Amino acid sequence: MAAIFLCCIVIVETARASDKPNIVYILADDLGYGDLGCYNPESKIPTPRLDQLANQGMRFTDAHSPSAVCTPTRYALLTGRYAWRTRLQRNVLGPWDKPLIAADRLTVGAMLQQHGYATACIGKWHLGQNYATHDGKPPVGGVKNPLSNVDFTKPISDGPIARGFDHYFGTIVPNYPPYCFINDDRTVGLPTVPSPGGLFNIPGPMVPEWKLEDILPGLTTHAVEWIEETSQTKKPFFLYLSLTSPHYPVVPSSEFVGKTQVGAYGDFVYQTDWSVGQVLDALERSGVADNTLVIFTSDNGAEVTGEVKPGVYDRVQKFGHRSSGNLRGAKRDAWEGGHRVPFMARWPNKIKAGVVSNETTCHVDFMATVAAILGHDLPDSAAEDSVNMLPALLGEERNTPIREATVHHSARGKFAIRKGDWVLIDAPSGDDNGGNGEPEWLKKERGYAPHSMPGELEESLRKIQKRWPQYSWR
Ligand SMILES: [Ca+2]
Repeated sequence: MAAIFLCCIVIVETARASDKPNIVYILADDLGYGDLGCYNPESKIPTPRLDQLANQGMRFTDAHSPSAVCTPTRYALLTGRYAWRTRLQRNVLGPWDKPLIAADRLTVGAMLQQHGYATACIGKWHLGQNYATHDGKPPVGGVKNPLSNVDFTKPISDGPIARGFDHYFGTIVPNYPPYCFINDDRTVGLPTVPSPGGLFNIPGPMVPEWKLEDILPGLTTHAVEWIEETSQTKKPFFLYLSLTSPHYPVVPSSEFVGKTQVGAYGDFVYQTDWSVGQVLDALERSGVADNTLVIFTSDNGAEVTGEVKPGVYDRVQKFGHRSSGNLRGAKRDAWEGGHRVPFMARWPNKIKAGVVSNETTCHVDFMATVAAILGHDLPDSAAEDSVNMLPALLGEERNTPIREATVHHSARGKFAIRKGDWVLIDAPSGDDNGGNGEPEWLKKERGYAPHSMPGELEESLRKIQKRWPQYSWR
């Protein structure tokens, strides 16, 4: 009798485990709202795999990255909490900065680990970690100290594998030192030579023979292998695939060079599409695609001319391609081009194919949505800005928006609040790119004019902050 009872428990547990969906969250870096064909019929860049993904699942038209730059978006995505509640009110972390996610903060990865998930972060981290140094002082680098004082023979602490991931592989930031892959908490090879300049515009230690062109293919191969291996274990899995493209350095592999009409940037986006296709194929081959929730999105809008040449506005003139689509603004800006991004979700077992949703969502919602999928009761100390988007994904009819309001966070710490058809930018302008920002010809084309009623805006702001203090950023 006892044996039969035990047997039943085992069967029930197995059934439950197989019900838990795998989750693959693919975050592109600086991909604009208008870069994909499924978002912009006039896009000049072929993106067949991502267009197909949209057709196989739900495509959101009003999805927002929590910030218009990397670090704060990534913080909010992994914790369900806006980054402006941390020490980071503006800008992003530097190459040697300490971790932004506190050790005792519940992350989406740690929550999934509690539910028996295998978890991996592959790609860009950009949330800080702690390095051991030869002199016991804080890590430093730069022109005067190109090899830094970091002791790379020692493990790196408080990085991804200390924040909810069983496994990490990637470049912490592709355009920051150390220039090498990191596997879990160790560099792959020792970065013993100084970076050569050129595309490496932040000097620092590099492993010999490091090639920027190898980063995206390296991440792709590792993700494919991890999916294939983890699928064999029958454990549910969570892969956070944080791609380094099409962010600077724009370095398409030779087989993609010249394949689009939008220069190196277009070729790199095309390669990004190919990389996503490899991951989707791995899910298919492993027989897990039907019960895997795949989300594809971007961490902020498209880059202006600067490190990336030509940038978003110059590509309009040179190639007739609009990376921001018809939105105003680009990466960094509080305007929509800074943070309204492509967002697709595919889960064949649960999400209807070919559906377009106009629900407003933000990447900060990921954690509450995953908690809802698992029936996980989030404590008050976790994911305080995260809203469960499962009703939208499941196509439930609603009369009211799921999100009450959404806070936007620009590169230099300008804030905006969005509610329904209204957005209030708490600054004289949504621009955060200065001289590299919106060009005069575009202002003229669109008929943009300076706002003439700042007093009225200020009044609205006070009213909002009084009524909804939880959204107050000052
Ligand atoms: Ca970015």
